[in-house]
Amino acid sequence: MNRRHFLNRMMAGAAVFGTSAAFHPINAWAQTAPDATPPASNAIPRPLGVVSRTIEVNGKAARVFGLAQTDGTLGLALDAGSSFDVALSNRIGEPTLIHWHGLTPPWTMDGVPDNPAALLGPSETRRYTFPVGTGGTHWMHAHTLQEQNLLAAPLIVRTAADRQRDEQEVVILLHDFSFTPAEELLAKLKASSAGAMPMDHGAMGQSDAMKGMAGMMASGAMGQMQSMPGMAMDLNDIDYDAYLANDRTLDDPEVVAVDKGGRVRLRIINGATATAFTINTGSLDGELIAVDGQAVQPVAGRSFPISMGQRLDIRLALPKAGGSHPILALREGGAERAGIILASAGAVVGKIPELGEAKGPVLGLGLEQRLRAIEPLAQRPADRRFALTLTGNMADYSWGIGGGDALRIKRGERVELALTNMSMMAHPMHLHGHAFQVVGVNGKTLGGALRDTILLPPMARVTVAFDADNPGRWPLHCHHLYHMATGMMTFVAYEGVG
Ligand SMILES: [Cu+2]
Repeated sequence: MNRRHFLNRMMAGAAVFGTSAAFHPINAWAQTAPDATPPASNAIPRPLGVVSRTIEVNGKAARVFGLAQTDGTLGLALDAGSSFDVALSNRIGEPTLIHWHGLTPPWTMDGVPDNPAALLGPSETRRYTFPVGTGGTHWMHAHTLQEQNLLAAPLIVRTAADRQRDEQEVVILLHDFSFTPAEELLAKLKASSAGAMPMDHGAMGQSDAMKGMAGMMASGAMGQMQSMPGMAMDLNDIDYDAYLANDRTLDDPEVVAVDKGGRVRLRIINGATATAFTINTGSLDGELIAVDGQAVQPVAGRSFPISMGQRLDIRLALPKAGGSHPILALREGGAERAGIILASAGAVVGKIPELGEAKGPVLGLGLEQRLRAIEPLAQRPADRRFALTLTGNMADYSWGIGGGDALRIKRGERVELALTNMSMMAHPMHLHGHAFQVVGVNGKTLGGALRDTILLPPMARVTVAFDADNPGRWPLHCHHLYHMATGMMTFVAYEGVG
């Protein structure tokens, strides 16, 4: 399937220009027409196909997966408060399943293989029906190694207020791309760990680092850990062949037509499997208004971190004079970049080198600690607390969640998860089926953002709280695909379920 429609194309008046016709005849991710959602119908589910398609990466054809509506539009744009009613068809000739990341379906429709629903067989179609819920920037992806091969798409939920606002939505889905299959990437990670443990993964082996940690923890000096000589953290496990924004490299980026003096709402999704980014809005002042689809008190800035699985909604006011404005995603700890370009009529769109002059920033919790939820959880004490430790064993590239074996909760409880990262890699931790509030960072209490994926930098401690209002057996895992695949996943199970 060469025809690729991202949601962007459907923006009123947002024609796209200046793209390579061979592989991008129509460039539009499911980017939001005001009337994109057909009238609710109890009888007719919206068809959504798991498909194979060809894109161009670094001048070479790449066979990848996708999630497409019948007209070719990639992804879904739905109305808040409506019914999610989708007939998901497997057209890739191998078993798969799709998780609706950010929505809160009943757990039987959550899309994690065998939890409890089985994989969708080749040519099988399965219907998913549940309330869409409130508005937000979400996404959908395979909860399997197929995610690496771009089996992901935007899942945008718009409120009535969103639709009425005089504001252009621009969806950006980020990816890391490799011509090497995910199974091989995983095998290489395991092989290189087994062979050269201390050298391949930072200046110290994990176990040495862990011993050092224990003392530091005891002395309460955790905050200094990352600056200690010899305690180098590992930023990236995999060097990818390309970093993509809406399937494209900066060599041939998406150019989105915008109005001079117009307002834009970026809906940015980090769909990369093993790469964190920092979003850079260049000369434009941004206003962060939501994380993981949940509104926050606006935070002004031009630089915003986004780890795997996370989303950022950033509002921009474009200059009246018009112009061309790159929105870039800087790879953490690397000079590689991805991005799109916002361009008003007549603007000269210059070439943006794929390699920046400096490495992308290392992600921390600075911004996280400044975020405040617009609608925080009600004040109440926790009924149940779990202390979990994130661990890694570089000798065989395996990862784990200590204390995560028996997370049993009851409906109606306020639950707190206190997460401590005792490894030298960062872990974006995702809980399915709920939004949690960030209530503590490195020992400091706060009324932080509601979200569903929280970054745990090396040696960091974060506490999140949520209300147990969606019975099921819910995955809690790292959104680094290869950490999840090698053990960093557990389940929060309601009593009487699963
Ligand atoms: Cu991880």
